Amino acid sequence: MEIKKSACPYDCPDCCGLLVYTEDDKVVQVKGDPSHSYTRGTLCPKMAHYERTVHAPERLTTPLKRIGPKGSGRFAPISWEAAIAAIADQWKTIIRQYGAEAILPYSYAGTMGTIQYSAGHSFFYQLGATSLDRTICAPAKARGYRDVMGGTLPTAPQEAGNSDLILLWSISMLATDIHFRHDVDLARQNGAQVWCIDTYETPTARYADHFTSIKPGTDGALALGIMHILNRDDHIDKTFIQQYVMGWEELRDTVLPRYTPANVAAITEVPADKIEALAKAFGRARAPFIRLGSGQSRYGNGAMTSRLITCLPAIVGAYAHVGGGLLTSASGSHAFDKNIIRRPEKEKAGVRHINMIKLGQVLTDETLAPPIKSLYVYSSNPACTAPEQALVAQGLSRDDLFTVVHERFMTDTARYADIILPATTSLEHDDIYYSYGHYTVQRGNAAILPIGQSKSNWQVFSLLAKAMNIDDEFFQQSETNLIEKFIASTDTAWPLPVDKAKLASGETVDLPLPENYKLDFKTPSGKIEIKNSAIEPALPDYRPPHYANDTETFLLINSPDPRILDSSFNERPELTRGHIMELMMHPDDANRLGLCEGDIVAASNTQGRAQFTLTLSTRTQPGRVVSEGVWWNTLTTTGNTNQLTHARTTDKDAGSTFYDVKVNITKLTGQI
Ligand SMILES: Nc1nc2c(c(=O)[nH]1)N[C@H]1C(S)=C(S)[C@@H](COP(=O)(O)OP(=O)(O)OC[C@H]3O[C@@H](n4cnc5c(=O)[nH]c(N)nc54)[C@H](O)[C@@H]3O)O[C@H]1N2
Ligand SMILES: Nc1nc2c(c(=O)[nH]1)N[C@H]1C(S)=C(S)[C@@H](COP(=O)(O)OP(=O)(O)OC[C@H]3O[C@@H](n4cnc5c(=O)[nH]c(N)nc54)[C@H](O)[C@@H]3O)O[C@H]1N2
Ligand code: SF4
Ligand SMILES: [Mo]
Repeated sequence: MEIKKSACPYDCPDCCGLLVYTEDDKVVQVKGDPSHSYTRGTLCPKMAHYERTVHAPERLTTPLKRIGPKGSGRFAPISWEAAIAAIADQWKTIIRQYGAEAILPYSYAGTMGTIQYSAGHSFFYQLGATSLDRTICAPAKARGYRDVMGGTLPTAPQEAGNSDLILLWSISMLATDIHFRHDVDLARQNGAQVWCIDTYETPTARYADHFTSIKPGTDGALALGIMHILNRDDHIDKTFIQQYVMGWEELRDTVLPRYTPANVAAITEVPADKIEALAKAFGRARAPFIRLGSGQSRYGNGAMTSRLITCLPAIVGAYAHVGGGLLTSASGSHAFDKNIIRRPEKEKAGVRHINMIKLGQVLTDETLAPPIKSLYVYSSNPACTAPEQALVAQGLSRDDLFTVVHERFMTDTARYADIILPATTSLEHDDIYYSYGHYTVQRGNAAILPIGQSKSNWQVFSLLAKAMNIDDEFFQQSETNLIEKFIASTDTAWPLPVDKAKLASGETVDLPLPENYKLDFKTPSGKIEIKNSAIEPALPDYRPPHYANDTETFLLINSPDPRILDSSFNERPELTRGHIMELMMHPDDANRLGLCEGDIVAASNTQGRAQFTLTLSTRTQPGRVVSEGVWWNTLTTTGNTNQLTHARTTDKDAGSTFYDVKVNITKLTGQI
């Protein structure tokens, strides 16, 4: 038995350090690395048996070509040579007839590895294909933070261990950031209070000392209400504000007067006494720490909401105290110069950009010129995870759309492919990783040989570059060459020296943080910019979400399930067994509608319909129904919650609005 180190490749802030036990070129066990500063020896239930994903009998092992109707999932094996030749032939014909913009790449964070995530960027730039704006996750959250803090490094999560008040704000910590619990527990042992602010009572809410249940998409008003009370009760840090904050006085005098506890209660459905208690706790804390998740950002007002919450630590001077601050996304990605692989300079001037959220509209738009004639999907599963699912399926069903899917499993999207290419897992290819939840980086070399004939993203793009006559030595590099370049790039990309020898060896490396990083505000003014005159509006203020204009009855909360990660891990029967599409409703609503626990119901809106089994619980409020998890459509009766989600975008940076949804609920006697 050999033990090799690697990092978890999934789209999770924890980016755990893995100990991979191999025997005869098989992974027999995977454990959390005890020496990793964030993992501290434990893994989530999904990755504790990563070997079951790696060696799943359902792994795709050869290239396949479609032999049945689109979506039927009927395929026959072909060789790699034949598959690459077929793709190149089709693409050359399409380019001749429609131009290269008729080809659309579609990818996201199936792997977060620095190489494999970006492996296709430069290839598609050089081909001249339509460029994809990768906005499906939470760009509005990053934007809201940036509008106030510029490029300031977010507070490290381990600081929270020294905090006396932790706000878990729209983060499902026990599902999506489980290792942060170590730090929160530590603070608690020293007497810290933990508050959770969410739209329904999640396991994280139960874990917290106090839970604030808020109306979806209204957190911006809550942040303003807290600031109103802090100002009223003189709980602000005037010395800190004078030295480090821009625009507080204007916000205080022009915006805050409207956000009285009573007004905020009316907007947020948080009782006024709860708002008072939260503000009091925040104002009295020595070093409050806000861990801000992504939930609040997935609404039409998502950037503004995130911006308003980001203002809070400034007015109590949290950054001046050990343990205080705010973490949205850590900036570990800045450790490497990602342009080594992305090569943005290769993108052709004026090339068309398409927002990935609009995939369904784009594939079905008959007026689009040039039309999308070929879709190349890798590291993503849009038939399952993209909004407007019915439109996406309609687009993917087009007989004149040549679809290639590079995948590890027969996903909902792969079923629609003309050609499927088998992909390696992270334990079969080399990469280098950073985290967006803490400050570590790690190299992960392949621990075993590829399963079957699977290939990494980088290897496939190297083959495609050759087949498309892109004569560029860049694509002849190995992953090892690229890793060496990324390690070298830490010299210029990170503000302090990174231990390159340790990084090259495969050990986890903690990125050193400048001593005063919390007070080194990287904004044009050098201060925290509550007022930011470079943007519109210069002063932040609450704006309602999109759903304010929708007419359906219930707000649909759809949030993560701990068993799966987006649509990844649906391949693991032991994790998905027993899952049904459940919809949680408050008993008062059920009584009013004459519905009972276990009833089969349809949720519907202008987007479509989906079938659920009803559960009744006071964990949700009247008017809000909850569904957890993005399940493979093949594991549902009528499709998952994306039958109901919109492709409307956020106020800034065109992010997704998965949570900005209303639905009507009706009882079903038969199936839809
Ligand atoms: N197990 C598991 N882990 C995951 C994922 C998964 O699907 N499953 N997904 C991964 C990915 S891609 C991401 S981006 C991260 C996301 O992880 P998180 O940052 O935790 O963000 P979300 O999943 O968007 O939602 C977090 C919480 O916000 C709540 N919420 C929704 N709207 C609002 C609101 O308006 N106000 C407030 N206060 N709360 C709200 C939701 O109910 C949910 O409990 O997790 C990653 N990790
Ligand atoms: N209703 C609803 N929908 C959502 C969300 C929600 O909360 N609610 N969350 C949204 C969010 S935050 C996100 S980030 C998106 C994510 O959505 P997607 O980007 O579709 O992510 P996954 O569903 O995890 O699919 C990733 C796929 O990549 C494959 N993969 C893994 N590693 C590799 C590799 O090395 N190479 C290749 N070629 N493939 C690989 C996996 O097998 C998997 O099928 O989903 C969004 N969709
Ligand atoms: S999914 Fe997240 S918690 Fe689980 S092992 Fe990977 S990084 Fe750690
Ligand atoms: Mo995400």
